[in-house]
Amino acid sequence: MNSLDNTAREILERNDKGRYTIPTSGLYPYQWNWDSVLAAWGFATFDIDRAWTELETLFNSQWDSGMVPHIIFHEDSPGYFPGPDIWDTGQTPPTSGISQPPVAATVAAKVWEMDRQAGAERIRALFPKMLAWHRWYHTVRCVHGPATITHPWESGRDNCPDWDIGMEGVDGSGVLPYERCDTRHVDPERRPQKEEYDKYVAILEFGRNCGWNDQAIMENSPFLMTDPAMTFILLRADRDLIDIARALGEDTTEIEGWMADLSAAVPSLWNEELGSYDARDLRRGKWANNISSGAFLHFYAGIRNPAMDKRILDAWDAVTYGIPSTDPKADRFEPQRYWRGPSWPFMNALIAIGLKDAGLNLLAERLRRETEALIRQGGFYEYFDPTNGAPCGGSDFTWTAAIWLAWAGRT
Ligand code: 9WN
Repeated sequence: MNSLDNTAREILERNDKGRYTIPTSGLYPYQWNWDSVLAAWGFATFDIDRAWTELETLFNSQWDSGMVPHIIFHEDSPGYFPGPDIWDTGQTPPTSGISQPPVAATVAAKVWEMDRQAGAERIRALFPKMLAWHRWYHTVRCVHGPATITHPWESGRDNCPDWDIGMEGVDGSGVLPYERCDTRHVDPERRPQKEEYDKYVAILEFGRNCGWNDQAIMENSPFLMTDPAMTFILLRADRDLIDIARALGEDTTEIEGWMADLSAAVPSLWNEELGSYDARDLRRGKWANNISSGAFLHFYAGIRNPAMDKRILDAWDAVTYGIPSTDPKADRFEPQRYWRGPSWPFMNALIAIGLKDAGLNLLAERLRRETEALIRQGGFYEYFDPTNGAPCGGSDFTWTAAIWLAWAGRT
């Protein structure tokens, strides 16, 4: 084992709180949904039992509706805003009131494949919970066809220009006074801006005032956008859930129906003028007009689209390290500001899975090598400047370490 493998393990172990992992200490002191799932993939490379525990802890906080929240506040830690009191969801342990992209079935399938025997009982117990989460996504968030998000945080790609158009319709001027904690840990130039935070809080307050009622939020929340990445991730996860169901001897009819409906909605994500999959503001019927890394997850969903082959190379060839989160040729590109330009190792990993499945092995390997170089040169940071490799955001980051062990560091 090389020394970076050791460091990656140490990071996972340091961020391990026993039954769940925090993304990084200080900046993110709680359990986050998709970070945790990716942590499980990393754990599985050296401790299968711990990998299953991570997934089980996440699903222990599933709501009765089937929704799996994006943050679980296991222990009080006043250093994060917005904390449990702000969300006020009435859950025990407290949770946020929105979800995050469902990568769980895909990772659970991988972890199971790594040790069929060790996972046999664990996957059987997890299956109905994953099924209920997918059912929630399809019946609540996909009522307009593609998957929608009701808050930029739900996409996991918080300040991506994909959401600018939807955020225009949100009034952040009347939010209760609050104090951010993130900018105490990270250079504010590399985080979302104050105006965006005001609007994030305004959307949160709307959900809380609705008592987190799904129907009220879908019908009236000031922010509702279709998300290509969420759609592609859900489609991929449905397919993996079907494989799990078949192996367990479970009925797959319901999941197949969801997949067929969601696949039929994919063409509606196509912005002809932009020549790319694109996000859309459903409140005002307007395209985001942005090419983001989320759009390149179509490979991951098993979709081929020749026009997108060119799009991905245009964006990728314009930088040096991995897939930029926003098109480098766009005016809104900012190479170090969070989801407005940086390269994210775990997104590179998901896109590479798709490239490999599509038989584009050389591209998948190029993406792995560039991600490997980012981590070798800069360390286990949250995200990186794709033009010069500068490390940004939180250090000793769980999903960067996990992705190293499961993918980027494996030649
Ligand atoms: C809000 C934990 C999370 C990730 C998200 C990322 C960021 C939170 C924040 O950190 O979001 O959920 O406070 O900025 O955008 O993808 O899950 O790593």
